[in-house]
Amino acid sequence: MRAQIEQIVNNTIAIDLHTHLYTPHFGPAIHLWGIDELVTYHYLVAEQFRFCSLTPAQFWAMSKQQQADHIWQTLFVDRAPLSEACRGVIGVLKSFGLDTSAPNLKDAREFFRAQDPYQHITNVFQLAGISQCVMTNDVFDPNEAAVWEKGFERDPRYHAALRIDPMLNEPHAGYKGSVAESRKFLDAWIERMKPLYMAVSLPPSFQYPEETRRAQILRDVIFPTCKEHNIPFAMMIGVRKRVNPPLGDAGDSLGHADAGAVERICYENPHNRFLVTMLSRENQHELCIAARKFSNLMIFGCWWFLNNPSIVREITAERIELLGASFIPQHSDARILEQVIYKWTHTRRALVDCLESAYHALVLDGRHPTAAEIQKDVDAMLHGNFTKWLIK
Ligand code: FIX
Ligand code: ZN
Repeated sequence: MRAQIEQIVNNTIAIDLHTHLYTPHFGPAIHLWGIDELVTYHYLVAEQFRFCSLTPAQFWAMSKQQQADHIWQTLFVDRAPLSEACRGVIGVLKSFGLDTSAPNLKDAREFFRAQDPYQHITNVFQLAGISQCVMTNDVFDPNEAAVWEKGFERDPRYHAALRIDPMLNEPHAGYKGSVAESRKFLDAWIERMKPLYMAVSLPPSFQYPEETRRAQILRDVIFPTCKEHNIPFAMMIGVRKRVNPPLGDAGDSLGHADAGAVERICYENPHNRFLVTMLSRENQHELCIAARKFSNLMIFGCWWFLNNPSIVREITAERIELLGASFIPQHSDARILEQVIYKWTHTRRALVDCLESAYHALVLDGRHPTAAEIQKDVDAMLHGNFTKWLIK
């Protein structure tokens, strides 16, 4: 049965519903690919500080290439690349037939430099087994907003997601519009971007309802706008931004949040559809139970600090036991194009293990799943549950 599950999982194309990938139109500052970006991924930036005496200021003073050389030496030459993020880089090199024990990045740089950016995207998506991805589009970033306002030919493989963190989390620095102005602002961006969903990340302290501007904007602007445009609202809950500011993107942490806020939002908005992921391992069981209570709640992914095989297996097994195949097991959160290769390879490995265990238990209890039934479950988890959530 394992071989059958493996064949189905490895040959079912996935949709990657949350990434930080961009098409080349958005420019080299945010369309990131190649070995220097892979090796300076913020997960690895955080990890290399544990093995070297550099201060953050000294690290950031180096060029991107110097940073990559330093990280390669520290995490990949001086010792075995043992962590999930390190193994990911190894997996990407292997998928292109590059030397995974290279003493430096010279050959890898030559390989990536020789790639045509557009053909490379096609190659990478094929290696990852994904057909489409959803970007994280920050319309409060003037550089990104300018690309949208200028217009560009959309790549059907890259969908938009309207990310609105400044509207909800940084009223002092971010958006200050009235309810009417906020609705107009969002309507205009939805018209321009045609996003598959609207999204926000929220701190562990997130509460709902509460007497705050955030709760008022959610109630009076976000939920009605999503309902009117018939798009889901994605809440990514539990991030504590910049606990160590000098580390930049590597300086974020997490905290346990109140899954009750998700339940109250789903209960108060029965005609809205919600995509929710939570960052704390301790929130996962509560989130599964919330999904059992509300059919307008689709839980997704093993987000960020949870995207480690030991935790992915624990969470996925729990979700299968509580939700069957009615959840979305993973998204890549890839920031650098080639990361989708290892993130989806690692996801499929864990999913095969969890499904083998679940179907084996089903056999012990008296029913042998057919190949068609396994395929139906895997289709749902890797793309069907997401596409179903978009069309109501
Ligand atoms: O808020 C988010 O979308 C997070 O996923 C990112 O901010 C985070 O840095 C990340 O890329 C985690 O994988
Ligand atoms: Zn993300």
